[in-house]
Amino acid sequence: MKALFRIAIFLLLSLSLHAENGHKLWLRNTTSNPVNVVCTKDSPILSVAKNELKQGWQGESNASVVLTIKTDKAIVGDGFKIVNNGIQANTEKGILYGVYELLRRQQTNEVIKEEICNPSYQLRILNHWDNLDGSIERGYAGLSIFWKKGNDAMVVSKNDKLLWNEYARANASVGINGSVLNNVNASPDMLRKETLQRVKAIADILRPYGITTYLSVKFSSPALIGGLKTSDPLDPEVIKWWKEKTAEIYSLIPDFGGFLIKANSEGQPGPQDFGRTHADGANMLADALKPHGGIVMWRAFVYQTSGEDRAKQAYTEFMPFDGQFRDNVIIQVKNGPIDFQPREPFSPLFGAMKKTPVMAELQITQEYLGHSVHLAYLAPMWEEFLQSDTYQEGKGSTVASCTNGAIFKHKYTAIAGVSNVGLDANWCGHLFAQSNWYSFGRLAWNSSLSSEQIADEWIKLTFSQNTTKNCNSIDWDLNFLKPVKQVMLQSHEAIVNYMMPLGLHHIFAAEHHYGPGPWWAPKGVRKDWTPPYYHQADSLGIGFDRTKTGSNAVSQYKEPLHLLFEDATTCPEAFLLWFHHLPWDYKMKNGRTLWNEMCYRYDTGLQEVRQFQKVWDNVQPYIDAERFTHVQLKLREQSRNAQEWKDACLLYFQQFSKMPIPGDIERPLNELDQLIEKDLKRN
Ligand code: GCV
Repeated sequence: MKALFRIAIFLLLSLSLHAENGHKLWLRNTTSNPVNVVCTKDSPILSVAKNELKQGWQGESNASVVLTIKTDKAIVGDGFKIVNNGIQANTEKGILYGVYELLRRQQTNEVIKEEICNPSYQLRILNHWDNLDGSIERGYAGLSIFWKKGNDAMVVSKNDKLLWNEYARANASVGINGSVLNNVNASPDMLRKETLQRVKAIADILRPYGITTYLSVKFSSPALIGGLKTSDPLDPEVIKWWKEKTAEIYSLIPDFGGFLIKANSEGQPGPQDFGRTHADGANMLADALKPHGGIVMWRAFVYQTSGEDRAKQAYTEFMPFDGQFRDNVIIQVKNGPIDFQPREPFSPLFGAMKKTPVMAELQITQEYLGHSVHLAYLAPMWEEFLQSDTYQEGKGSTVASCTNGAIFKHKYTAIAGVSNVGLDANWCGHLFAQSNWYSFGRLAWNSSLSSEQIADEWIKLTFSQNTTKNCNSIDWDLNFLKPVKQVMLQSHEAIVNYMMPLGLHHIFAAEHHYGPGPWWAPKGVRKDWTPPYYHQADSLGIGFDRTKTGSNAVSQYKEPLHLLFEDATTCPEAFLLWFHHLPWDYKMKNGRTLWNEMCYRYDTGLQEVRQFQKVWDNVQPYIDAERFTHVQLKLREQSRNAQEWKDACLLYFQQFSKMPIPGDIERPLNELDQLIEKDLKRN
């Protein structure tokens, strides 16, 4: 019996050793050649760099790689230079990023030549919406890697350290250099002594990977945990409390990065509760952080029940304060004016705030893009956003150049991504969601990279062809890399098609932001949280009129965009129903009616996912069974969901259009009342 038991344990162990659960992310080189690393200095960051070279060197055996820290004006910040025998940089972090770049190029067979690589943004930060009880707001990959509930919530285990180390390494490998460890809907307990001890433990692990630690803070903390009567930012006791709390944090974490704040937004407290302004609140915190070198990232995600179009409100509220913030305040703005919808035009604040640094907040976690069930490669959406021309300082004033220091010279440049990382073995819930973590880092480092190049890199690193037996590289490129890359590049547009084509937005059922719910408008719920507010469908047509006959949100865009968006005939079709309410029989550029075009778009989205399923089944011989099945099952679920999206939206809107679904597309399979019923049950 004992012997049998031992054999069973052995078999289980060897199976788990070979399990390919995706935990290794894009960092999976298994063999390396011997290398001689020459570096006269030593430090924790340099040790990581040296070890990475030793573990991952794919170049000539016994080559000498020289790591040199030497000032060179052409190298900016933590940039680096690839030289013929190694890496040169101004800083230790520069060496680390150079090493990762060198290894990446070796693994992906890219050219290695003398070249300077400077980061687009100085601060490349992940925002974790992790709560102290271990749950994650809008997280779809398990519980938090940082926080947990229970009596041992603050105990730092060996496993914690191991995981934080792996997390830090993954970030550093793509150039991410900051982490905000907790939810912007912050608990005041975040600033208690015992919590800060755990923050210190995390910061100590992240530091050797060049990652700075930041925290989200609750504006009313002085009253909630400090015993003060108020949290008024102009009150001397409140100012003192924040100064002392900040000093306490720096005594534990000398290189602490600063605070992220959600204030006067969705019920969170803020300076307006005391008759003060965003500038009063942000500047008070900035003054507390300034002596220590810290920053404030003050979010512009604000919308009140004022009745003003939600899409206009952040601009209306923040523009009057342009130039009134301290130089260590950065205004953090979501990419679009509403809220991470499958597609939005860029927020008009980009480029418009000229005297204040503005950073973009992207959402890596797929709150509105099928959670971790749908395959959604997000780099094309971010590329579209970063390359959007704001025209604020003439043609070519892209969002990227308005935020990365190319046009406006401020002390800081930064970009943030809301993380999709959790305790799931594969970190992100969906194997392909890892590509979004990877892409965020790559674009934050180099905002002009193409989504195609990033997809190419990620596939090569994640599904290394070496693991595929009996397969040469031409075969692998043609039959695996090419079709999988095509799926990735098409995936975001497919989702837009089957969820919200032509500029439709926020037509999700309820609060989960997952399935369709154009009907969803329960009594008592804020109107601007319900889909009918956004789609405005009626017998006359569909879409939100944001022209001068409507909310006039178009006026917040600089010419020529203002006029371009104002006129339905020049407005890009991708944003047509974002800016216009149009009749069902409105003639599209291709001659179809608006209703017919909507039908074709919904159907195209669905057919695209069906095609992704076929592509994936065909690549089975090139991938291990575990990752293959994982994605296959997810795609199956995505297809069922896409069918529901198409059926729900077409059958619901048809009640208003009263027009037939074109005869050449597949008929709906679901009944509208059953879909509504299912949705009600889920809630
Ligand atoms: C963290 C949306 C999300 C909320 C999120 C909020 C924000 O409303 O649904 O979960 O809260 O944005 O970005 O603050």
